[in-house]
Amino acid sequence: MEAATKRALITGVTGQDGAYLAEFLLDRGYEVHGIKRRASSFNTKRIDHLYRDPHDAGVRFFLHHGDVTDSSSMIRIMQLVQPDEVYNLAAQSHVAVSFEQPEYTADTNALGTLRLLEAIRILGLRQRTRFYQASTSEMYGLVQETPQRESTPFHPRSPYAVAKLYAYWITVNYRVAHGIHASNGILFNHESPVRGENFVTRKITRGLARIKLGLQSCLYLGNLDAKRDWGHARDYVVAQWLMLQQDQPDDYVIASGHQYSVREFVNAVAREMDIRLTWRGNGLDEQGIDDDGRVIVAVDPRYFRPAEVDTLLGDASKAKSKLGWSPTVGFNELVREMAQTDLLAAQRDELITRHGYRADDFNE
Ligand code: NDP
Ligand code: GDR
Repeated sequence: MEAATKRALITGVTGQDGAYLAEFLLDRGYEVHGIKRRASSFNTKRIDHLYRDPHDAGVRFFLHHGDVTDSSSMIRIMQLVQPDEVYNLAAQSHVAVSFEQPEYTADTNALGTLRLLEAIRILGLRQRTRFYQASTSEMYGLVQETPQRESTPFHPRSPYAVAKLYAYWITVNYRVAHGIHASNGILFNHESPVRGENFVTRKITRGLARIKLGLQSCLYLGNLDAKRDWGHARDYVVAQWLMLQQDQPDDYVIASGHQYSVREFVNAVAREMDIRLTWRGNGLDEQGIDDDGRVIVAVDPRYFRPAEVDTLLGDASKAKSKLGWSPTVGFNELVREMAQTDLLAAQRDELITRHGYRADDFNE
């Protein structure tokens, strides 16, 4: 089948990866269908630039209301769309929140995956529909080997990771038991200017930008010693697509192969924003001080997790050799893009506030 006629279905299309993936697939000539949840306020900010009036000729991007906790909506949409490729990106994706909502997290992240695979099976789509599962480095948890590769044993440390481990194995099981072309991407952390504002990288770029513009006085963080392997979401969605273009389904680690601590991320952003920062104290008392002696970064134990994943570092050699994938955006470039975008947003908010308006009134 020609790429131009391919039809993709993306769950989680309103999220960070969903937005980058939808754009990538549309650029490749796909017809793209996304599933969005009903919400009391607009939740399509990341994909509004892709949306066209359905009355226009040649529209290739469609949205459907649905929820992966609701089997009937999954079956209905799958039947309507008859996709060639399904990308299951929908998840309660915040690790800390999963300790507060473990049951909902399991329903969405674990059973949601099962519901989609069952829809493919029940509707007789298994010869036609290829399936991508958004698996995660969080499954390694308490790491057994460094760097982590496809063969590294899993040891999940949160309800989020336990649910994702179920999703990983049910994807493998439907591949083996039912012959579905189903693949897991074991993706390490990937970020971007549209990363959710409560993940640590975006919280830092947004927080320091607002501090620089006088809109906020201090950025409160949790464990500064946690180490992560951070890449750019734009690169990582390409790997998701490549997995579904292979003759055989398989599982792949996707990572940058470089590791930095949260503290190093703060330092890199401060450098990029021309903020001079010195650290004093340690543990609960650690503080980042600016040139005027003000505390602009401080530890708040509220952000500590009941069980932490201290260190993650991936080895993506298999993806490199079999998919021909490697990342194009390095750590400094990622930091720069995120920092510059949040500085612009903070400048805009400062201007609005200075003229006596509320920034929220101007947010689309
Ligand atoms: P986001 O949190 O930005 O997006 C999650 C998406 O899932 C949103 O569109 C959200 O909708 C949707 N969603 C949540 N719950 C449901 C539900 N019950 N039914 C339907 N849709 C739902 O995550 P990312 O884009 O960063 O990540 C994409 C996927 O990849 C997730 O599964 C995540 O766990 C996984 N992952 C992410 C990594 C990363 O570093 N970003 C690394 C490894 C894996 P809404 O907008 O309405 O909230
Ligand atoms: P993570 O990302 O848990 O790795 O999951 P997050 O950015 O939330 O945390 C990374 C590390 O930073 C530490 N941290 C803080 N985290 C947040 N959110 N807020 C803070 O204030 C803070 N201070 C320190 C955390 O403890 C942690 O060690 C992300 C998600 O995208 C998952 O969906 C995905 O599966 C994994 O990445 C790979």
